[in-house]
Amino acid sequence: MAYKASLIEAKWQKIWDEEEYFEPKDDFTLAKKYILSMFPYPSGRIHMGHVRNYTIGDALARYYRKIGFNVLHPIGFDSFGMPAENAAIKHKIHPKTWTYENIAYMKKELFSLGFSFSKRKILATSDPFYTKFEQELFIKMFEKGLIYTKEAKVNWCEQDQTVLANEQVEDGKCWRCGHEVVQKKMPGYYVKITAYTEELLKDLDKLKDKWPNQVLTMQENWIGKSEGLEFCLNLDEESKQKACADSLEVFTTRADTIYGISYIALAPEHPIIQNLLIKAYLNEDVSDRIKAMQNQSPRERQSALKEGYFLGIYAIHPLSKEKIPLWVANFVLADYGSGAVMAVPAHDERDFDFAQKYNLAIKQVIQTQKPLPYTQKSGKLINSEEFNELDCNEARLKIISKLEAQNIGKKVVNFKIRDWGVSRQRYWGAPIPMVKCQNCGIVPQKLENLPIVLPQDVQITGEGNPLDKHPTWKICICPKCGQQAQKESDTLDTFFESSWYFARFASDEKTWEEKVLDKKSVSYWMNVDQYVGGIEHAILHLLYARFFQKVLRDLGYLTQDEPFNRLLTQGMVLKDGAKMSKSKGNVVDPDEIIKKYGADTARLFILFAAPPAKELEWNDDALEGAYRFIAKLYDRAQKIRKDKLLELKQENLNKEEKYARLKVYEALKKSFEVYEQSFAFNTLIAACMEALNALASCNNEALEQEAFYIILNILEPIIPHVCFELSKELFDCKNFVKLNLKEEVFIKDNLSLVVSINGKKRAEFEVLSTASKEEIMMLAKENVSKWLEGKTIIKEIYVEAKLVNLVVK
Ligand code: ANZ
Ligand code: ZN
Repeated sequence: MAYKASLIEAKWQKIWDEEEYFEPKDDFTLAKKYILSMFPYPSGRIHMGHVRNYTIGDALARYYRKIGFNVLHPIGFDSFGMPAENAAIKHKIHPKTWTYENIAYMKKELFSLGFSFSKRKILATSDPFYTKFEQELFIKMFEKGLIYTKEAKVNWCEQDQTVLANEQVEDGKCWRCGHEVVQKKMPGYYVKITAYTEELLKDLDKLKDKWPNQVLTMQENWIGKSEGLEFCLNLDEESKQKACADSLEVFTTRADTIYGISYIALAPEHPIIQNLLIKAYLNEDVSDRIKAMQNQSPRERQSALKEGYFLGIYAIHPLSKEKIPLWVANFVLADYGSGAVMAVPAHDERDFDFAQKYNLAIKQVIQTQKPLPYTQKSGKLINSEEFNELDCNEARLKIISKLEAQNIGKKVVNFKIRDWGVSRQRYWGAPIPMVKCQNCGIVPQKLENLPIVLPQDVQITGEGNPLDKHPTWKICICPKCGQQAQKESDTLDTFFESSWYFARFASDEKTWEEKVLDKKSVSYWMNVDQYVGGIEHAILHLLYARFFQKVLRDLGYLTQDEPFNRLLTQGMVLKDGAKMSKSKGNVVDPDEIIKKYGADTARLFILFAAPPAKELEWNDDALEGAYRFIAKLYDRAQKIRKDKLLELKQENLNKEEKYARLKVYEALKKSFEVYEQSFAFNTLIAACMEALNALASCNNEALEQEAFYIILNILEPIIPHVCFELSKELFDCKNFVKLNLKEEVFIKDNLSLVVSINGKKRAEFEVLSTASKEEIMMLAKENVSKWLEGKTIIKEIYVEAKLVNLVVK
């Protein structure tokens, strides 16, 4: 019979399903592994990125199951979010219908790939009980002061009357209608991630060598701890009046360059500028430009061309007492440091560009042979009065001390990270479980009223928030005073859901309708031992998840500080050098591949084509190659004797057979290292191919049996269907177990060596092939000792594995 993927795959998927092969066991005395691939958004169909993500995770889950661990390998759907609403507008279908139809379809696709997910643990974050306990968590966090409300700037489209995410602002315009986007102050709920800043930073150390360095660095930069000096500059007398202020503060990490200040740059939102605008001290053009800058999103401001205007006022240098002009500049952020920068063009790239553009002074204060701007933190100070000649690190400390002594400045630590705004003015999300009451202000919903569910009957038009516009949904009773009040109509950012789903999986699913998390199974299953997902989640998702873990810990739900012991970020799947995407028209549909070649081929190709962390270039020939490999494996297996297992003895094997057996065991040895450490599946597959090739030149039934037994075992996590099929057929084995190495296989044969003296053969002896050259020379001399009596050896020649020649006199 020839290899027929579709039959074999359907057969085994049915057996696995019926016999509940992949359900984790409730016996918490067993050693466990929790293997998790990031859950998908139910966009409609799975794509090759998913296939790669889940094939890697599945291979690890299957491996650990095989070597005896109790394995949790769950899957779910991150099912709230914008695309469901866009689909609703485009296809006139309810977001819920669209979402759950997609989930049903994608589930089928995922199981058709043979992934060994637990079927009891499947969840969708839009499920009512997920919402219920997410809302409970929200309230607990609110009560702990970890969630609060404030007014803050958001991207706002006047046309659509809606808030836009940064990703939805294109070139300062709304992605949907093209209308100008403005920055509008809106009230919203914020999660106080900054309460955990120091711990989030410090605990990155625990993840060293377990998470990719790149991810650790990105998180570190995002948290952005920076130690520096904050100091005060007085305005000159005339400017004080105009600005309605006596002084201003700046934050600098380079106090050593203080004598190099050539101007002060203020953020467009700085209070001094507000005062100047109110009193109309600035001309109309400048005022308009400043307002335009205020409306640029933070991202635009960082990338936009540097733009600024002189404000007509001056500050006094605290040490040199020079007059310094004040400018407004778009690159200065209002909410970092004090929203004002001491600009040192000679030693800072940005300040330098700005000074060149606007013809401002450039004062060098660190000696260098290099061209300006010289931004390194090394060298001696010049043009810095009493601090001249000091090394800049020493000077920095001395200048800070001097300003501290004069009470002009102090050391401060600043962080880049900001609290996380979670309010979204959208329908398809978890309602924020709060009530707005005229008497009581904002009040959490009562826990027994949860979940606060979405109304079914909504008009989704893309304009405004459907919940806000709903005729009755908002009306409620205040949980505190009992009078009529209003539900909060904003829903949660979907990152809120994905920040704790891994803990929910770890919780006993039989309690999913009863509580947030059940401690017993969570403490058994957590942490995730191996997390697998895309690098695009390096910051937000992984940071929020780390934060939630710490909050869950402090709320008493679990005990571990970090959620993910190890992280693997898989590379992208490319075709013709570009990321697969609908717009580029270079997508390969996994369903087509499965239909044509089968799931095992898709899995083998994905793991063989590149190491998991590297980019993977799609290649039709390699896909064909993967198919041929499996078909050939299947064919060869058909010729193996099935009626009885033959005995295999190492000492009865000839040279070729020993070599082939060695290759098989080398592959087995490699499999431990690959599945547990390096994830270099491609090299493991190559080792199996090499073993099969070596085997092809042997003719030994017992050896063939053993080799297939082992190779099917090694490859099962990668191509499970065909391995299950053949193992059952050949060895009547329906379960894979951990196999052990056999030492004798690794012992290479003895060498037979000839010893000659002055070119004449005198003796022959046997030695282990692993013997060193020194040992061999010693043995050689012993074997010819009688010919050496009274002679001196003047030369020793060793021809590897063949001959020792001694030249004597
Ligand atoms: C003078 C100076 C001289 C600076 C020099 C740098 C180099 P990090 O390390 O990221 O914390 N800065 C301060 N507040 C700012 C704001 N609100 N918006 C934009 N930039 C701001 O960066 C700190 C440096 O960023 C500070 O040190 C300040 O410029 C600038 F040769 O002060 B520095
Ligand atoms: Zn009330």
